[in-house]
Amino acid sequence: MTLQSRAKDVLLGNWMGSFTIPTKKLYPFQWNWDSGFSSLGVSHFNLEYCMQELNSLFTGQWQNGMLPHIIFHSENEKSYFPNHDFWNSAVNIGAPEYPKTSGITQPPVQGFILEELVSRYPKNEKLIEFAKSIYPKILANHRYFYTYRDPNKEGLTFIYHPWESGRDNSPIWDTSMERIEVDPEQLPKYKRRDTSITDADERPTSFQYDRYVYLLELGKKFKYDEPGIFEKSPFLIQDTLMNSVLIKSNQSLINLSKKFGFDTGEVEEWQQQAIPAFREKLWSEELQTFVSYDLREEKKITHKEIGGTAVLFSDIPTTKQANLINDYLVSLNERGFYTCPSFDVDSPLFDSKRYWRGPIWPQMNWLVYKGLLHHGFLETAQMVKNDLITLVDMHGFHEYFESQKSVAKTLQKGYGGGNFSWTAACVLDMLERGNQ
Ligand code: 9WN
Repeated sequence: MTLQSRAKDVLLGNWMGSFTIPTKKLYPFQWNWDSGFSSLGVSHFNLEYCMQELNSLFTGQWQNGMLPHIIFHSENEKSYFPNHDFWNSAVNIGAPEYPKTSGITQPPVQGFILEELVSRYPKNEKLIEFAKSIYPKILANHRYFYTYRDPNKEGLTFIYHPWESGRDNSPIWDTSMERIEVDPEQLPKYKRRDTSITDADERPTSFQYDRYVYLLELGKKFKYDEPGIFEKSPFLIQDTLMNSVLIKSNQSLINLSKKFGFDTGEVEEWQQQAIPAFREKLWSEELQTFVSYDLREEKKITHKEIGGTAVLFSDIPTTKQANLINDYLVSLNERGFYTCPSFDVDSPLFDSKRYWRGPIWPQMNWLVYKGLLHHGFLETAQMVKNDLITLVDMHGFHEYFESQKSVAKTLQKGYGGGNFSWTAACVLDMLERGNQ
């Protein structure tokens, strides 16, 4: 069986009739950015599913424009924590009654995914009509970011929960998380489900989970969109990935607007402020990469990690910055790592097995791969693609993978959930699209 057919089977196996779950058991609902990648994957063999996927996702959109990070299409499924009842999205009057959702968001990938689809099927009338109908919903999500998440009007938006970044337990959040003092008496009782489904040493720690719950409770207290979050959250970060994905998707909305004859004014305005703000505030001369910014400490989070590398995917880096990122990727490969580990391999905090602290994440590889192509680094792009394909060939369509080549070769499988949708989607896209 070819890798393409296997990828297709994984996506079909996770298809729930109108949307895709990331993987069975561990993540039994629809996740925001996972869904974007899944729609791209299924588009290669079923455009109907692709459109249904995105339509289902936006049934969870709030009146304030926010696209939540989880859409709980089923209220009976109890195998995930925190479930819909714990989030209680009803505290916000603009949250849909059905489907229930979480109260935070994730990287807004839908703009650039939509542009990919339109550029791939420019003559498919149904797809173009669909694109025109979903465009205002994506725009409303972007408007949410600039309205609610950029109170100082800098052009850079904040996250107040690590889950929003998509890189939950990355060491880049450690200092901010350690600052949070949790009184166990004040925290609601909860039971994790993840560690009974997958290995605990591949997952975040209970210290981190207590803080995830603490920040969730804080969001809930402020109905998830009140200014109190900005004033009171001990965790308040301008994240590289969140902002660069938003900027990339802004650009896609501008490109699509021009095609469809829509007005581009509002998005152009965001973009004109956001790109220079990002370039100036989030570049670390010391590390020669982009880094996130801690708004509570008012300082840069000086660690090399995948969010900074993936900025390559947007038009943010100057040629010099793009060259430096490319050199870094090449050096990692020469040193015996698959490209690109999610965290700095030279840091004592690097852990090649534990979740976002060092393993390889397929959807991040896809972003980096596209970034390398975009900036003309064809050989490095090929290397990133080959690395992902090698890992999947060796270990199956896992959620994430060991990043040290010598260790990976001794293992029988990847890490986290198996038969994972974004892994299948990204591999399928890389194989089907060639180097485009
Ligand atoms: C919390 C679904 C999601 C991804 C995230 C990844 C992981 C969830 C969890 O799984 O996070 O959102 O329970 O660990 O970190 O990026 O979207 O695949």
